[in-house]
Amino acid sequence: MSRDLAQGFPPGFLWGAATAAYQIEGAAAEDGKGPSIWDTFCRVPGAIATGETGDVSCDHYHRWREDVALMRELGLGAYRFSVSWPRVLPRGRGRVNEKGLDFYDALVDALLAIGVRPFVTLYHWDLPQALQDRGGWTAPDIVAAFAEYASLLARRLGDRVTDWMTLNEPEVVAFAGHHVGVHAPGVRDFTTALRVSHHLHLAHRAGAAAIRAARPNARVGIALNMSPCEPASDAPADGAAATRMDGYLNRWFADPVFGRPYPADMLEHYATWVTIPALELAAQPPDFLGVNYYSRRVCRASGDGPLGVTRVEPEGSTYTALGWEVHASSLRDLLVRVTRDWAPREVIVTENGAAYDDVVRDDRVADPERTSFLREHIAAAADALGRGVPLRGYFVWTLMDNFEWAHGTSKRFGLVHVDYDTQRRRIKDSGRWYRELIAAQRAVAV
Ligand code: IFM
Repeated sequence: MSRDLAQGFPPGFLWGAATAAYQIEGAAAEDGKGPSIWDTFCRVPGAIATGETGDVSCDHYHRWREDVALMRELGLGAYRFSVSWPRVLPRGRGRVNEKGLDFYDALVDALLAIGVRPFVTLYHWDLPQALQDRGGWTAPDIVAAFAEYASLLARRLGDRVTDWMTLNEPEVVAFAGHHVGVHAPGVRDFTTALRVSHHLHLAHRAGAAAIRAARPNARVGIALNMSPCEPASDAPADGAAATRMDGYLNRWFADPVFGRPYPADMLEHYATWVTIPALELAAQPPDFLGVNYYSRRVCRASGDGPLGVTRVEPEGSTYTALGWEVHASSLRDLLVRVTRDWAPREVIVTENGAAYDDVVRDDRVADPERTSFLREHIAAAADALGRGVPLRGYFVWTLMDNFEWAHGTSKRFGLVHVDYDTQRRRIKDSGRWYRELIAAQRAVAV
């Protein structure tokens, strides 16, 4: 079974797993780390469903050697992790925390020693609180601060790290953090969110330039959360709603990343709230586009929210523990569309995975739903490769169960189960399946 699937992938295809600093590291105030906006947000009553913080989470800051050993056991070829900005620059700019840099230094060395290629994300949502106090992503000088941070990391790790992502999911940063307010910093204002999205674009460009200036051989990408947006019916209004959702989620972020202007239809739509300044068109395209895919969006026109779109959950589908529809063929469609519309040099699925209510029984975690989710989505990725998509890698979200933002640790996405009382790790059945697939692909692709 794994062998058939494995045959769909060429030699050198990268199999990985992804994590993010705030979700796994813990050690929130250790060794000179400064506070982040998530340290603050978790303390707002009601912000986190379980009332938890990421103070300890998976305690990866202390247990990283064990976690690297797990990667080896799984046979991963690549590992995507993020750097905690306030761990290396406690106040966001200025004084460097050498102990923080030492942590990532040692991690990179350990990965390379076992043949795992590091993919580093610079910003996976844990902004230094000191920068938030000066306006965070709403303040124009965040762009220079991000470029300084990017340069610091590229100079320190770039002799061993080649693959960089500036930002993870800027749409979530802008809108979950500044419009819906369910993520840090918990702002609820659409105009602010639009301004933030502009600063994120500027920061991506400045950060990419800083990495390239420090390390001319670096490969620089970004991880965008993308989904096919489909109308719920043949009604023209639903078609227009799907186009707006696509503009908001996909085109608003991908167009400028590939050096194009903001999409004209969305500039016009957003003009009710704010006029977004034009971006210069000369930006260098990314060396790879990271695509984070979880589900499609089926759209119905409504009076809801600034977009006038309601998301419909189709009947008869299956859903994950987060209520997200499982729809694997949409991953293929998305990859094909991304290739057609933006012509990236390379595409990498930088996140794909599912939350289920896993339990430990007889020292084992049987998670057949996650295994089928992965099998179906990896088959969709193979299908996309067959249709000419320059797909180079696939990263499961996530290596191990962790702090799932506003859901705390209640939602488990990992290939590895974490018992938060004991910090014991157990490879789930899905992790064993992934290991077999990786081994089978390496055996056939010679
Ligand atoms: O856990 C998150 C991750 O941090 C970003 N992408 C989506 C995942 C699942 O919600």
